[in-house]
Amino acid sequence: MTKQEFILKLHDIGALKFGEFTLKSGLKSPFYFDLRDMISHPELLKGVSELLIQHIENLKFDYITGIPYTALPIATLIADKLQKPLIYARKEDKVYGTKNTIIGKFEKGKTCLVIDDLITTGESIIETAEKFKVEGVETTDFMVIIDRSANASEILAQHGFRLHSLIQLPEMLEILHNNNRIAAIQISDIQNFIAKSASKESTSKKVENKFTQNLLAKIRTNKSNLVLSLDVTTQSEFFTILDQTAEHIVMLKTHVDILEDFDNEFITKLKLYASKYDFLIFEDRKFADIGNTVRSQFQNGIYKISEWADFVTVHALPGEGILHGLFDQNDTCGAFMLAKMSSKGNLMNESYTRNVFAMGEKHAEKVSGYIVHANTADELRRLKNKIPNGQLLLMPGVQLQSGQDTVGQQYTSVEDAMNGGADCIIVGRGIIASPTPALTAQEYRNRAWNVYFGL
Ligand code: S5P
Repeated sequence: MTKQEFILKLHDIGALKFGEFTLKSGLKSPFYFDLRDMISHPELLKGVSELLIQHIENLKFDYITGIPYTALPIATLIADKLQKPLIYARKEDKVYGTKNTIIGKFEKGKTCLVIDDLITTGESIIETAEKFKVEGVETTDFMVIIDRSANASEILAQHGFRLHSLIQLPEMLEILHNNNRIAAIQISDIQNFIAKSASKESTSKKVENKFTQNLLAKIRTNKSNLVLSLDVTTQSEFFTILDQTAEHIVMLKTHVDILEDFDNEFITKLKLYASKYDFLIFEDRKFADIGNTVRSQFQNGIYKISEWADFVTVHALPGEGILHGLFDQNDTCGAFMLAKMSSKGNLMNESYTRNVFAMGEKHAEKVSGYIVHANTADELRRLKNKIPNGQLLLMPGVQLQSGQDTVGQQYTSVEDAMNGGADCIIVGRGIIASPTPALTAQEYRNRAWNVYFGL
Protein backbone atom coordinates (compact mmCIF):
# COMPACT_ATOMS: atom_id res chain seq x y z
CA MET A 1 0.00 0.00 0.00
CA THR A 2 1.36 3.44 -0.86
CA LYS A 3 1.08 6.37 1.49
CA GLN A 4 -1.48 7.97 -0.83
CA GLU A 5 -3.60 4.81 -0.92
CA PHE A 6 -3.45 4.63 2.84
CA ILE A 7 -4.63 8.25 3.25
CA LEU A 8 -7.48 7.83 0.78
CA LYS A 9 -8.56 4.62 2.46
CA LEU A 10 -8.55 6.34 5.86
CA HIS A 11 -10.84 8.93 4.34
CA ASP A 12 -13.08 6.19 2.88
CA ILE A 13 -13.62 4.56 6.26
CA GLY A 14 -14.52 7.90 7.88
CA ALA A 15 -11.35 8.20 9.99
CA LEU A 16 -10.66 11.67 8.54
CA LYS A 17 -13.69 13.92 8.81
CA PHE A 18 -14.02 17.49 7.54
CA GLY A 19 -16.81 19.92 8.45
CA GLU A 20 -17.54 21.57 11.80
CA PHE A 21 -16.88 19.72 15.04
CA THR A 22 -17.22 20.95 18.60
CA LEU A 23 -14.25 19.86 20.67
CA LYS A 24 -14.26 19.07 24.41
CA SER A 25 -12.85 22.55 25.02
CA GLY A 26 -15.88 24.11 23.26
CA LEU A 27 -13.74 25.20 20.31
CA LYS A 28 -15.09 24.54 16.83
CA SER A 29 -12.70 22.57 14.64
CA PRO A 30 -12.92 22.22 10.83
CA PHE A 31 -11.67 18.63 11.01
CA TYR A 32 -11.80 15.60 13.22
CA PHE A 33 -9.47 12.61 12.98
CA ASP A 34 -10.17 9.35 14.73
CA LEU A 35 -8.07 6.40 13.61
CA ARG A 36 -9.55 3.88 16.04
CA ASP A 37 -11.65 1.99 13.49
CA MET A 38 -8.58 1.38 11.37
CA ILE A 39 -7.78 -1.75 13.39
CA SER A 40 -10.92 -3.45 12.05
CA HIS A 41 -9.71 -3.13 8.46
CA PRO A 42 -7.02 -5.79 8.00
CA GLU A 43 -5.62 -4.27 4.81
CA LEU A 44 -5.20 -0.90 6.53
CA LEU A 45 -3.59 -2.41 9.57
CA LYS A 46 -1.15 -4.36 7.44
CA GLY A 47 -0.58 -1.40 5.10
CA VAL A 48 0.19 1.07 7.86
CA SER A 49 2.54 -1.27 9.69
CA GLU A 50 4.53 -1.81 6.48
CA LEU A 51 4.69 1.93 5.84
CA LEU A 52 5.86 2.56 9.40
CA ILE A 53 8.52 -0.15 9.15
CA GLN A 54 10.09 1.69 6.20
CA HIS A 55 10.53 4.73 8.48
CA ILE A 56 11.93 2.95 11.50
CA GLU A 57 14.21 0.42 9.87
CA ASN A 58 17.32 2.48 10.55
CA LEU A 59 16.48 3.44 14.14
CA LYS A 60 18.20 1.72 17.02
CA PHE A 61 16.00 0.39 19.84
CA ASP A 62 15.63 -2.72 21.99
CA TYR A 63 11.86 -2.88 22.47
CA ILE A 64 8.81 -1.61 20.70
CA THR A 65 5.59 -0.25 22.20
CA GLY A 66 2.33 1.31 21.07
CA ILE A 67 0.31 3.81 23.10
CA PRO A 68 -3.00 2.08 23.92
CA TYR A 69 -5.38 1.59 22.44
CA THR A 70 -5.12 2.23 18.70
CA ALA A 71 -1.35 2.03 18.34
CA LEU A 72 -0.96 -1.15 20.34
CA PRO A 73 -2.16 -3.62 17.68
CA ILE A 74 -0.07 -1.77 15.10
CA ALA A 75 3.02 -2.03 17.30
CA THR A 76 2.25 -5.74 17.70
CA LEU A 77 2.39 -6.30 13.93
CA ILE A 78 5.62 -4.32 13.67
CA ALA A 79 7.17 -6.20 16.58
CA ASP A 80 6.35 -9.44 14.78
CA LYS A 81 7.85 -8.27 11.49
CA LEU A 82 11.02 -6.89 13.06
CA GLN A 83 11.23 -9.66 15.65
CA LYS A 84 11.55 -7.13 18.47
CA PRO A 85 10.12 -7.70 21.95
CA LEU A 86 6.84 -5.86 22.61
CA ILE A 87 6.11 -4.12 25.91
CA TYR A 88 3.45 -1.58 26.81
CA ALA A 89 2.44 0.82 29.56
CA ARG A 90 -0.96 0.48 31.17
CA LYS A 91 -3.36 3.13 29.99
CA GLU A 92 -5.05 3.40 33.36
CA ASP A 93 -2.96 4.94 36.12
CA LYS A 94 -1.15 2.77 38.50
CA VAL A 95 -2.77 2.99 41.90
CA TYR A 96 -1.07 0.44 44.10
CA GLY A 97 2.65 -0.14 44.36
CA THR A 98 2.13 -3.81 43.54
CA LYS A 99 0.82 -3.40 39.99
CA ASN A 100 3.41 -3.08 37.24
CA THR A 101 3.09 0.01 35.10
CA ILE A 102 4.82 -1.70 32.18
CA ILE A 103 3.52 -5.01 30.90
CA GLY A 104 5.99 -7.41 29.31
CA LYS A 105 9.54 -8.48 29.98
CA PHE A 106 12.21 -5.79 29.93
CA GLU A 107 15.56 -4.86 31.40
CA LYS A 108 16.43 -1.52 32.89
CA GLY A 109 18.74 0.67 30.82
CA LYS A 110 17.36 -0.50 27.46
CA THR A 111 15.59 1.65 24.87
CA CYS A 112 12.10 1.46 23.46
CA LEU A 113 10.56 2.85 20.28
CA VAL A 114 7.09 4.27 20.82
CA ILE A 115 4.35 4.15 18.17
CA ASP A 116 1.29 6.40 18.35
CA ASP A 117 -1.51 7.13 15.93
CA LEU A 118 -1.94 10.91 16.12
CA ILE A 119 0.02 13.72 17.67
CA THR A 120 -1.68 16.97 18.59
CA THR A 121 0.33 18.54 21.40
CA GLY A 122 2.89 15.91 22.35
CA GLU A 123 1.40 15.68 25.83
CA SER A 124 0.61 11.94 25.77
CA ILE A 125 4.04 11.17 24.39
CA ILE A 126 5.73 13.02 27.23
CA GLU A 127 3.53 11.15 29.73
CA THR A 128 4.39 7.81 28.15
CA ALA A 129 8.09 8.61 28.18
CA GLU A 130 7.78 9.46 31.88
CA LYS A 131 6.06 6.15 32.69
CA PHE A 132 8.84 4.21 30.97
CA LYS A 133 11.57 6.30 32.55
CA VAL A 134 10.27 5.55 36.03
CA GLU A 135 10.75 1.85 35.22
CA GLY A 136 14.24 2.45 33.82
CA VAL A 137 13.44 2.23 30.08
CA GLU A 138 14.56 5.08 27.80
CA THR A 139 12.24 6.27 25.04
CA THR A 140 13.91 8.72 22.72
CA ASP A 141 12.28 7.95 19.37
CA PHE A 142 8.58 8.32 18.70
CA MET A 143 6.89 7.29 15.47
CA VAL A 144 3.41 8.65 14.76
CA ILE A 145 1.08 7.98 11.86
CA ILE A 146 -0.28 11.51 11.50
CA ASP A 147 1.33 14.67 12.86
CA ARG A 148 -1.53 17.16 13.02
CA SER A 149 0.24 19.49 15.45
CA ALA A 150 1.52 23.02 14.96
CA ASN A 151 4.93 22.46 16.53
CA ALA A 152 5.02 19.19 18.50
CA SER A 153 8.28 18.18 16.94
CA GLU A 154 10.07 21.26 18.35
CA ILE A 155 8.39 20.89 21.74
CA LEU A 156 9.47 17.27 21.95
CA ALA A 157 12.98 18.13 20.81
CA GLN A 158 13.22 20.46 23.82
CA HIS A 159 12.60 17.40 26.00
CA GLY A 160 15.25 15.45 24.12
CA PHE A 161 12.80 13.33 22.08
CA ARG A 162 12.88 12.70 18.34
CA LEU A 163 9.56 12.69 16.54
CA HIS A 164 9.18 10.78 13.28
CA SER A 165 5.94 11.02 11.38
CA LEU A 166 4.57 8.98 8.51
CA ILE A 167 2.23 11.75 7.39
CA GLN A 168 2.48 15.50 7.92
CA LEU A 169 -0.82 17.33 7.85
CA PRO A 170 -0.05 19.68 4.87
CA GLU A 171 1.01 16.74 2.72
CA MET A 172 -2.11 14.81 3.65
CA LEU A 173 -4.39 17.75 2.89
CA GLU A 174 -2.75 18.15 -0.49
CA ILE A 175 -3.30 14.48 -1.36
CA LEU A 176 -6.94 14.69 -0.31
CA HIS A 177 -7.39 17.88 -2.32
CA ASN A 178 -5.74 16.42 -5.44
CA ASN A 179 -8.13 13.51 -5.21
CA ASN A 180 -11.17 15.76 -4.89
CA ARG A 181 -11.90 14.82 -1.30
CA ILE A 182 -11.63 18.34 0.14
CA ALA A 183 -11.79 21.87 -1.27
CA ALA A 184 -8.96 24.44 -1.23
CA ILE A 185 -10.98 26.63 1.14
CA GLN A 186 -11.13 23.78 3.65
CA ILE A 187 -7.34 23.57 3.61
CA SER A 188 -6.98 27.22 4.48
CA ASP A 189 -9.63 26.89 7.23
CA ILE A 190 -7.66 24.03 8.74
CA GLN A 191 -4.36 25.89 8.52
CA ASN A 192 -5.90 28.94 10.21
CA PHE A 193 -7.42 26.80 12.93
CA ILE A 194 -4.09 25.13 13.73
CA ALA A 195 -2.19 28.40 13.77
CA LYS A 196 -4.82 29.96 16.05
CA SER A 197 -4.93 27.06 18.49
CA ALA A 198 -1.13 27.00 18.72
CA SER A 199 -1.02 30.70 19.61
CA LYS A 200 -3.90 30.25 22.06
CA GLU A 201 -1.92 27.59 23.90
CA SER A 202 0.91 30.00 24.51
CA THR A 203 -1.27 32.94 25.54
CA SER A 204 -3.96 31.18 27.55
CA LYS A 205 -5.84 33.36 30.00
CA LYS A 206 -4.05 34.03 33.26
CA VAL A 207 -6.09 33.11 36.32
CA GLU A 208 -4.45 35.02 39.13
CA ASN A 209 -6.67 36.02 42.06
CA LYS A 210 -6.09 38.65 44.74
CA PHE A 211 -4.78 36.08 47.24
CA THR A 212 -2.20 34.89 44.73
CA GLN A 213 -1.15 38.45 43.95
CA ASN A 214 -0.69 39.10 47.66
CA LEU A 215 1.48 36.01 48.09
CA LEU A 216 3.55 36.80 44.99
CA ALA A 217 4.14 40.33 46.24
CA LYS A 218 5.35 38.97 49.59
CA ILE A 219 7.65 36.45 47.89
CA ARG A 220 9.28 39.40 46.14
CA THR A 221 9.51 41.76 49.11
CA ASN A 222 10.63 39.08 51.59
CA LYS A 223 12.94 37.55 48.96
CA SER A 224 11.75 34.18 50.18
CA ASN A 225 9.92 31.14 48.80
CA LEU A 226 10.06 29.41 52.15
CA VAL A 227 6.85 28.23 53.81
CA LEU A 228 7.70 27.03 57.30
CA SER A 229 5.59 24.18 58.58
CA LEU A 230 5.67 24.73 62.32
CA ASP A 231 4.31 21.40 63.50
CA VAL A 232 4.92 21.49 67.26
CA THR A 233 2.56 20.80 70.13
CA THR A 234 3.04 23.71 72.54
CA GLN A 235 2.84 27.46 72.16
CA SER A 236 6.17 27.95 73.84
CA GLU A 237 8.00 25.73 71.31
CA PHE A 238 6.02 27.37 68.53
CA PHE A 239 7.03 30.92 69.36
CA THR A 240 10.59 29.98 70.27
CA ILE A 241 11.14 28.61 66.78
CA LEU A 242 9.16 31.40 65.14
CA ASP A 243 11.36 33.99 66.86
CA GLN A 244 14.37 32.45 65.16
CA THR A 245 12.89 31.84 61.72
CA ALA A 246 10.23 34.49 61.05
CA GLU A 247 12.53 36.83 59.15
CA HIS A 248 13.28 34.11 56.57
CA ILE A 249 9.79 33.03 55.57
CA VAL A 250 7.04 34.17 53.26
CA MET A 251 4.31 32.10 54.86
CA LEU A 252 3.82 30.18 58.09
CA LYS A 253 1.95 26.93 57.80
CA THR A 254 0.09 25.77 60.89
CA HIS A 255 -1.77 22.69 62.08
CA VAL A 256 -3.51 24.45 64.97
CA ASP A 257 -5.24 21.27 66.06
CA ILE A 258 -1.98 19.70 67.20
CA LEU A 259 -1.33 22.44 69.76
CA GLU A 260 -2.10 21.14 73.25
CA ASP A 261 -2.49 24.60 74.75
CA PHE A 262 -4.34 26.37 71.93
CA ASP A 263 -6.32 29.44 73.04
CA ASN A 264 -7.47 32.70 71.51
CA GLU A 265 -4.31 34.43 72.72
CA PHE A 266 -2.38 32.20 70.35
CA ILE A 267 -4.12 33.68 67.34
CA THR A 268 -3.68 37.25 68.60
CA LYS A 269 0.03 36.66 69.10
CA LEU A 270 0.43 34.86 65.76
CA LYS A 271 -1.18 37.78 63.94
CA LEU A 272 1.23 40.20 65.63
CA TYR A 273 4.17 38.16 64.37
CA ALA A 274 2.63 38.00 60.90
CA SER A 275 2.35 41.76 60.69
CA LYS A 276 5.74 42.42 62.25
CA TYR A 277 7.59 40.02 59.90
CA ASP A 278 5.20 40.43 56.99
CA PHE A 279 4.36 36.78 56.41
CA LEU A 280 1.05 35.10 55.58
CA ILE A 281 -0.73 32.52 57.71
CA PHE A 282 -1.58 29.22 56.09
CA GLU A 283 -3.69 26.77 58.10
CA ASP A 284 -3.09 23.34 56.61
CA ARG A 285 -6.55 22.06 57.57
CA LYS A 286 -6.94 19.76 54.54
CA PHE A 287 -10.72 20.06 54.44
CA ALA A 288 -12.29 16.92 53.01
CA ASP A 289 -16.01 16.76 53.81
CA ILE A 290 -19.32 17.88 52.34
CA GLY A 291 -19.82 21.62 51.84
CA ASN A 292 -22.05 22.10 54.85
CA THR A 293 -19.69 20.36 57.27
CA VAL A 294 -16.52 22.06 56.06
CA ARG A 295 -18.24 25.44 56.34
CA SER A 296 -18.71 24.78 60.06
CA GLN A 297 -15.20 23.39 60.46
CA PHE A 298 -13.91 26.57 58.82
CA GLN A 299 -16.03 29.12 60.68
CA ASN A 300 -16.96 27.55 64.01
CA GLY A 301 -15.55 25.30 66.72
CA ILE A 302 -12.70 26.52 68.87
CA TYR A 303 -10.37 27.48 66.02
CA LYS A 304 -12.58 29.76 63.87
CA ILE A 305 -10.06 29.37 61.05
CA SER A 306 -11.96 31.66 58.65
CA GLU A 307 -11.27 34.61 60.95
CA TRP A 308 -7.49 34.48 60.76
CA ALA A 309 -6.12 32.25 58.00
CA ASP A 310 -4.89 33.79 54.74
CA PHE A 311 -4.90 30.36 53.08
CA VAL A 312 -6.20 26.89 53.81
CA THR A 313 -5.67 23.51 52.12
CA VAL A 314 -8.62 21.73 50.53
CA HIS A 315 -9.10 18.23 49.12
CA ALA A 316 -11.00 17.94 45.84
CA LEU A 317 -12.23 14.44 46.62
CA PRO A 318 -15.73 15.41 47.82
CA GLY A 319 -16.41 17.48 44.67
CA GLU A 320 -16.69 21.21 44.09
CA GLY A 321 -19.38 21.67 46.77
CA ILE A 322 -16.47 21.76 49.21
CA LEU A 323 -15.28 25.04 47.65
CA HIS A 324 -18.78 26.54 47.78
CA GLY A 325 -19.18 25.46 51.41
CA LEU A 326 -15.90 27.06 52.38
CA PHE A 327 -15.84 30.20 50.32
CA ASP A 328 -19.31 31.33 49.27
CA GLN A 329 -19.52 33.23 52.57
CA ASN A 330 -15.86 34.18 52.84
CA ASP A 331 -13.81 36.67 50.92
CA THR A 332 -10.66 36.87 53.03
CA CYS A 333 -9.09 33.44 52.61
CA GLY A 334 -7.65 31.69 49.56
CA ALA A 335 -7.16 27.98 48.92
CA PHE A 336 -4.49 25.55 47.86
CA MET A 337 -5.85 22.24 46.63
CA LEU A 338 -4.05 18.96 47.24
CA ALA A 339 -3.17 17.61 43.81
CA LYS A 340 -0.31 15.18 44.44
CA MET A 341 0.76 14.35 47.99
CA SER A 342 4.24 13.52 49.19
CA SER A 343 3.36 10.39 51.14
CA LYS A 344 4.46 7.12 49.58
CA GLY A 345 1.69 5.07 47.99
CA ASN A 346 -0.88 7.87 48.07
CA LEU A 347 -3.84 7.26 45.80
CA MET A 348 -3.62 10.54 43.88
CA ASN A 349 -2.91 9.26 40.40
CA GLU A 350 -2.39 11.19 37.20
CA SER A 351 -6.05 11.56 36.34
CA TYR A 352 -6.95 12.62 39.88
CA THR A 353 -4.26 15.28 39.77
CA ARG A 354 -5.53 16.56 36.43
CA ASN A 355 -9.10 16.68 37.73
CA VAL A 356 -7.93 18.73 40.71
CA PHE A 357 -6.29 21.23 38.33
CA ALA A 358 -9.53 21.43 36.34
CA MET A 359 -11.60 22.05 39.48
CA GLY A 360 -9.13 24.65 40.69
CA GLU A 361 -9.19 26.44 37.35
CA LYS A 362 -12.97 26.57 37.42
CA HIS A 363 -12.81 28.20 40.87
CA ALA A 364 -9.78 30.33 40.14
CA GLU A 365 -11.15 33.33 42.08
CA LYS A 366 -10.59 31.31 45.29
CA VAL A 367 -7.98 28.74 44.36
CA SER A 368 -4.47 30.16 44.27
CA GLY A 369 -2.77 26.93 43.39
CA TYR A 370 -1.92 23.39 44.31
CA ILE A 371 0.08 21.29 46.69
CA VAL A 372 2.15 19.04 44.46
CA HIS A 373 5.02 16.75 45.35
CA ALA A 374 7.31 14.95 42.92
CA ASN A 375 10.47 12.94 43.40
CA THR A 376 12.41 14.58 40.59
CA ALA A 377 12.66 18.00 38.99
CA ASP A 378 11.55 16.55 35.64
CA GLU A 379 8.42 15.00 37.06
CA LEU A 380 7.54 18.21 38.89
CA ARG A 381 8.08 20.27 35.74
CA ARG A 382 5.73 18.01 33.84
CA LEU A 383 3.01 18.54 36.44
CA LYS A 384 3.72 22.25 36.67
CA ASN A 385 3.11 22.50 32.91
CA LYS A 386 -0.41 21.26 33.47
CA ILE A 387 -1.23 23.89 36.08
CA PRO A 388 -3.43 26.68 34.73
CA ASN A 389 -1.53 29.84 33.93
CA GLY A 390 -1.38 32.12 36.98
CA GLN A 391 -1.91 29.46 39.65
CA LEU A 392 0.94 28.43 41.92
CA LEU A 393 2.66 25.22 42.91
CA LEU A 394 3.67 24.68 46.54
CA MET A 395 5.83 21.66 47.17
CA PRO A 396 5.92 19.80 50.51
CA GLY A 397 8.26 16.91 51.27
CA VAL A 398 11.37 19.04 50.83
CA GLN A 399 14.67 18.78 52.69
CA LEU A 400 18.25 19.70 51.86
CA GLN A 401 18.75 16.15 50.60
CA SER A 402 16.23 13.68 49.22
CA GLY A 403 15.17 10.78 51.47
CA GLN A 404 12.27 9.45 53.55
CA ASP A 405 11.01 9.44 57.12
CA THR A 406 9.82 6.27 58.87
CA VAL A 407 6.12 6.78 58.14
CA GLY A 408 6.01 7.26 54.39
CA GLN A 409 7.02 10.90 53.94
CA GLN A 410 9.23 11.34 50.87
CA TYR A 411 11.72 14.17 50.53
CA THR A 412 13.09 15.82 47.42
CA SER A 413 15.91 18.36 47.50
CA VAL A 414 15.34 22.12 47.53
CA GLU A 415 17.09 22.45 44.17
CA ASP A 416 14.97 19.76 42.49
CA ALA A 417 11.79 21.34 43.86
CA MET A 418 12.70 24.80 42.63
CA ASN A 419 14.16 23.65 39.31
CA GLY A 420 10.95 21.72 38.75
CA GLY A 421 9.03 24.98 39.00
CA ALA A 422 7.83 25.15 42.61
CA ASP A 423 6.78 28.68 43.58
CA CYS A 424 7.27 27.87 47.26
CA ILE A 425 8.76 25.01 49.23
CA ILE A 426 7.05 23.75 52.38
CA VAL A 427 9.57 22.68 55.00
CA GLY A 428 8.85 21.32 58.47
CA ARG A 429 11.28 19.03 60.25
CA GLY A 430 14.17 20.01 57.99
CA ILE A 431 14.11 23.29 59.93
CA ILE A 432 12.30 22.72 63.20
CA ALA A 433 14.30 19.61 64.10
CA SER A 434 17.56 21.39 63.35
CA PRO A 435 19.74 22.38 66.34
CA THR A 436 20.04 25.82 64.72
CA PRO A 437 16.65 26.67 63.18
CA ALA A 438 17.66 30.23 62.33
CA LEU A 439 20.70 29.23 60.29
CA THR A 440 18.92 26.33 58.71
CA ALA A 441 15.89 28.41 57.72
CA GLN A 442 18.27 30.90 56.16
CA GLU A 443 19.95 28.13 54.21
CA TYR A 444 16.65 26.78 52.84
CA ARG A 445 15.55 30.28 51.97
CA ASN A 446 18.77 31.15 50.15
CA ARG A 447 19.00 27.90 48.27
CA ALA A 448 15.41 28.21 47.04
CA TRP A 449 15.73 31.88 46.20
CA ASN A 450 18.94 31.33 44.25
CA VAL A 451 17.17 28.91 41.93
CA TYR A 452 14.03 31.07 41.75
CA PHE A 453 16.07 34.04 40.70
CA GLY A 454 18.48 32.06 38.55
CA LEU A 455 21.47 33.07 40.66
O1 S5P B 1 1.41 16.08 50.44
C1 S5P B 1 1.65 16.73 51.43
C2 S5P B 1 0.90 17.86 51.75
C3 S5P B 1 1.25 18.60 52.86
S1 S5P B 1 0.43 20.08 53.12
N1 S5P B 1 2.68 16.41 52.23
C4 S5P B 1 2.99 17.11 53.35
O2 S5P B 1 3.97 16.75 54.01
N2 S5P B 1 2.23 18.19 53.70
C5 S5P B 1 2.48 18.92 54.96
O3 S5P B 1 3.78 19.50 54.90
C6 S5P B 1 2.48 18.02 56.19
O4 S5P B 1 1.20 18.00 56.80
C7 S5P B 1 3.48 18.69 57.10
O5 S5P B 1 2.85 19.69 57.86
C8 S5P B 1 4.45 19.37 56.15
C9 S5P B 1 5.72 18.59 55.90
O6 S5P B 1 6.47 18.46 57.07
P1 S5P B 1 7.95 17.84 57.06
O7 S5P B 1 8.35 17.86 58.50
O8 S5P B 1 7.88 16.45 56.51
O9 S5P B 1 8.78 18.76 56.20
